[in-house]
Amino acid sequence: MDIRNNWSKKEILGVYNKPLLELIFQAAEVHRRYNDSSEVQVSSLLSIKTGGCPEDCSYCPQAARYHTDVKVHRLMEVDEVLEKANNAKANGASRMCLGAAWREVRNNRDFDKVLEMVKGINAKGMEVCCTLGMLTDEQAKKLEEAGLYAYNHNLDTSEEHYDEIIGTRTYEDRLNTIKSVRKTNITVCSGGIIGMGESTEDRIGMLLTLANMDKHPESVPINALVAVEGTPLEEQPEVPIWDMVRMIAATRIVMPKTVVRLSAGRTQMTKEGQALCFMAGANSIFAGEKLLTTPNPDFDEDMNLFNTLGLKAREPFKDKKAKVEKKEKAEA
Ligand code: SAM
Ligand code: DTB
Ligand code: SF4
Repeated sequence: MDIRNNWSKKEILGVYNKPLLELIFQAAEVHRRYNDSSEVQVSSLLSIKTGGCPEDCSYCPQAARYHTDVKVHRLMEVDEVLEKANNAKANGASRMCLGAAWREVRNNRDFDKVLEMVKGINAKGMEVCCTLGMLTDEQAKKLEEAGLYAYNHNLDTSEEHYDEIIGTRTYEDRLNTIKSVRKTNITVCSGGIIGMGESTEDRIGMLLTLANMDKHPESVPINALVAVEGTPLEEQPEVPIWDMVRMIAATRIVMPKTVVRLSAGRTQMTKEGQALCFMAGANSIFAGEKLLTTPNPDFDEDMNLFNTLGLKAREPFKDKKAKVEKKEKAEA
């Protein structure tokens, strides 16, 4: 099977609705054909600027307009962030992901500081990812020059369901930021959230948009909503693990080589549930006791789970290294 970008909604729906064990089996097969299924990429997430965000994303505890327990914190200092990166590296993380509660990047001193953070972390031999909101072509270029490896900008849900969730910027705005990142060599990380009251069709609609991009995102995070008190989605019921497994399996099947990240919501899942997600093709996690503002399993707990399942953390820059080795071989 080739990597395709001409999926139809009906086809993806057919995949998602297969008998569950058939679906897991097919996803596991695709995963093994395209990836090293013993490896899981481990990212550490750090909120470098927390809360006070002007947007109205109804899932988000960092939106200023909702009354949550999140305390506003201005941009962290470069040294502090580099220190956190040292810890993450010592714990075995290959990627450091920096998140800011911004609507968009502005060309100011804060952005200059973020560029310094990217340079500093890159120099430590770690992949750096940023999620800073909307970007222009020029800002993406600057991040590329600083050595950014990946930019995270989620579609969050389908185009049809989007207006129910976010009113302060459009689906097209999201796609435009992804386009700006694609004009550089920075890899694209884009996925979404399930459990926000969307229909199965909406889940498929989001996958359809991602899977039919000219180039699939190099990584696709699948988040289970963390329903935070004070947000409009606080009453949403927990996502059934079976839905998470189906979503991950379908993502793996339609985007065979993409890194599929089992992202937010793991504290609500059992170890066995997470194991099924890995079986269904998830090959990345956020590790460390905190996501941006909500809890996540402890690092040691995840390493124990990896040991039990026979998984190992992937080394940084593996794709780049493989490309260079292939080129060297071809030239020899
Ligand atoms: N402000 C930037 C933006 O929105 O692009 C970057 C940070 S934002 C917190 C990054 C992503 O985190 C969101 O797009 C959303 O997918 C995810 N996220 C935020 N709150 C969440 C929650 N309560 N549960 C699950 N995912 C969440
Ligand atoms: C993504 O898809 N999930 C991460 C990361 N990208 C930035 C964020 C999850 C946030 C969960 C809620 C919180 O901790 O604030
Ligand atoms: Fe702001 Fe990002 Fe949260 Fe939306 S998801 S409110 S843009 S921090």
